[in-house]
Amino acid sequence: MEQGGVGLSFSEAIEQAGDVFHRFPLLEVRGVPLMEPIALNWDSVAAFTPHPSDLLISTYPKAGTTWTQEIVDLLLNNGDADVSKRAPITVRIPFLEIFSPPPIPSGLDLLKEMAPPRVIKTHLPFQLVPEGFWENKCKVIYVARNAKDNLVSYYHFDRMNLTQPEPGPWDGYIHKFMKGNLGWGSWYDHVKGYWREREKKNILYLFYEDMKENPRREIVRIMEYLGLGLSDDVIERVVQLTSFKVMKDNPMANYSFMPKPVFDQSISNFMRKGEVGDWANHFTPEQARMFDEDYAEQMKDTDIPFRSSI
Ligand code: PPS
Repeated sequence: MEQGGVGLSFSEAIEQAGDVFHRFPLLEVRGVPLMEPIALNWDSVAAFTPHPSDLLISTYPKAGTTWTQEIVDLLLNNGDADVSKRAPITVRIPFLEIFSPPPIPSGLDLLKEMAPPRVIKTHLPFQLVPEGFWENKCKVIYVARNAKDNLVSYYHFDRMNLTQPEPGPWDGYIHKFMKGNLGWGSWYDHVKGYWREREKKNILYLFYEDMKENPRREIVRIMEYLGLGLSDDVIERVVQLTSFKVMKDNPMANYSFMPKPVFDQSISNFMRKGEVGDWANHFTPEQARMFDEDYAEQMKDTDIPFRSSI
């Protein structure tokens, strides 16, 4: 396994952490529920100062983060598959706010070891992003996914991610999502927060559904935002290497490097389905009606063009 950048390899660190993993409760930071280890270390996350050349990839959990990380890493490395397989995605693109039991390096530990320009992942809602990103005018890519598919994906993730609170039964989970009682808080506030600021802050706001509909088109948008001019061949390679099928089989992208006490992929795969519209296999007509009614209320003050089918 590749080095984690702080002495131990990532897998060694996880092994040494032993059986300290459990389903952490959520604690609020400025009204946003976060996993306990993040909330307890909040001051150091808030104090993080990026370099102006750093790039932030931000999402509500399960909106297409890993897909976008892989696309960006490949674009920055000229579509070279070997370079993008140099280390697990969590090491190549550290997760800003994540804290795990020692000796597993935190996102901040990994970032300290890397020279800018760095690519950084976050799930923080707009108002919790460390001020330095805006002061230094860092580029930010935001990816949003339609609420119902996002919810379904998060539900299955919470079943297999043994460090997040128990999802409980499906019907109750829908209500937790609607109330924002999940890690990183309200999906509604999250997508609206970045949407409101996207022009002022030069945020590239992408949609998972657009990426599914026409991956090449969206990859070119990302490439242009990054100021790169890659050949058609390289772009085509990035399209191929970031398809669901290829990423599902890529051990550096499919989270198979995460041991079972953290992600139990026998319960549900990290790369689960990767589709638009899977919500229809989960919601009863009554649940969909109730959800849509609440959605209309929560989203009435915005015009974000979400699509729950393509
Ligand atoms: S996380 O844990 O928040 O970082 O998860 P995230 O990467 O945001 O979301 C995981 C979902 O994205 C799907 N995925 C993809 N879909 C299409 N194409 C590609 N290449 C791809 N890579 C990841 C993944 O399957 C999860 O969605 P679901 O619906 O659960 O399958």
